[in-house]
Order: sequence, then structure tokens, then C-alpha cells
Amino acid sequence: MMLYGSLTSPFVRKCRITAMEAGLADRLDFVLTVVMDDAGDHPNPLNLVPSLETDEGELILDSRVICDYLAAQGRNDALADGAAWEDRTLAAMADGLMDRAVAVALEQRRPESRQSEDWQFRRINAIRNTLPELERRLPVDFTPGAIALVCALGYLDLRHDDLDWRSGHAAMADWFAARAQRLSVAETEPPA
Ligand SMILES: N[C@@H](CCC(=O)N[C@@H](CS)C(=O)NCC(=O)O)C(=O)O
Repeated sequence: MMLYGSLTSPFVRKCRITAMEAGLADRLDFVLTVVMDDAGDHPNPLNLVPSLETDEGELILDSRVICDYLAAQGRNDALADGAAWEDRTLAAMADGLMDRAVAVALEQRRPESRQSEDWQFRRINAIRNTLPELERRLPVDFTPGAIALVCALGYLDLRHDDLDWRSGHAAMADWFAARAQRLSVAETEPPA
């Protein structure tokens, strides 16, 4: 299987962690992919990472479907918790936070005169409003929702230090620190 992605994308990190947790790391070839220069040397016509090409040459999108596919290929009961509505909602909420946080970071890369203050405000507000909701849903097991949450918070650490997400969310900070010890999480830590 070939996973196309970058080392900093939280969506790609979800897939890499899921592959490791499913015991599939040695079956996955990682293809480092740059999407921002529109070179297009990867199979996703939407020009987004991640994408997965199966051993049969099938294209699988997007990160949530790729994670479901990898979980189904491997053997790990906690990953099967992705069938529970609560955990799927947690995963969707964490993915939504990633969408917002990636959009803020991309906007910050545009020339300052072309950045939209209103949109940045709306996105950052959404992130701030979602943090307490996530904290109410901290899972005990390392489920798909937990993996998504680790990646979302890790991305805030990478790109949005200024949001100081730990402040006022001590329980989530402790939860995150404990999960950061896991091999799959430590080994996929994004480069600064
Ligand atoms: N819903 C998609 C989101 C993927 C996504 O937004 N990827 C970002 C990287 S973090 C990307 O490829 N951005 C390139 C662009 O916006 O042109 C998924 O879950 O895979």
C-alpha cells in the first residue's frame, strides 16, 4: 500500500498512527508529497493529502475512509470502536478542528493585505468553542476518535502555539501528555 502525504499534515498523521496501531506499518510505503506547489505528483485529483493506493491499485480518500480501511485490514479491537456513534462524533469534531486550524495556518501564509480578518476570527472562535466539547469526550481507549484528537491537538502545538489550548483544559492536557508516550504517537511527531 502507498500512503501519499506530508510529515506535518494532521490528517496524514492520523493514517500513519492508525497503520501502526493496526500492525500494518511494514505494509505501508510512505510517499512524501507536496501539494501546495500544484505539481500534482500524487493520485488525489482534489490535490489534498492524504491519499492511499491499495495493493490492488485502488484509490482511497479521505483520511477518515483511509483510517477505516486500515483498521479493517489489521487486528486491533480498540480501532473497531470507530463504529460507535460517540467515537465517530469525537473523530468528526477533531477533524473539524483540524480543518479550521489548517485554514488559519494557510491564510497566515498569504500576503498580509489579502488575509481576511473576519474569516480568521470565525475560524479561531470555532477552535476555541470546540476545545471544551472535546474535553468532555476524552476516550479511555485508543480509538479512532482518540487518534484524531491526538493529531488535532498536536497540530495546534505545531502551528498555533499562540492559542495556548492547554490553558483552561488541564484534563485534556494530561490526557494528551499520556497518549504522547505511545510509540505510534511519538514516532509520528511532526518536525518543527
Ligand atoms: N478531508 C480531508 C482533508 C485533507 C486536507 O485538508 N489536507 C491538507 C493538508 S493538512 C491539504 O492537503 N491541503 C492542501 C491544500 O489545501 O491545497 C481528509 O480528511 O483527508
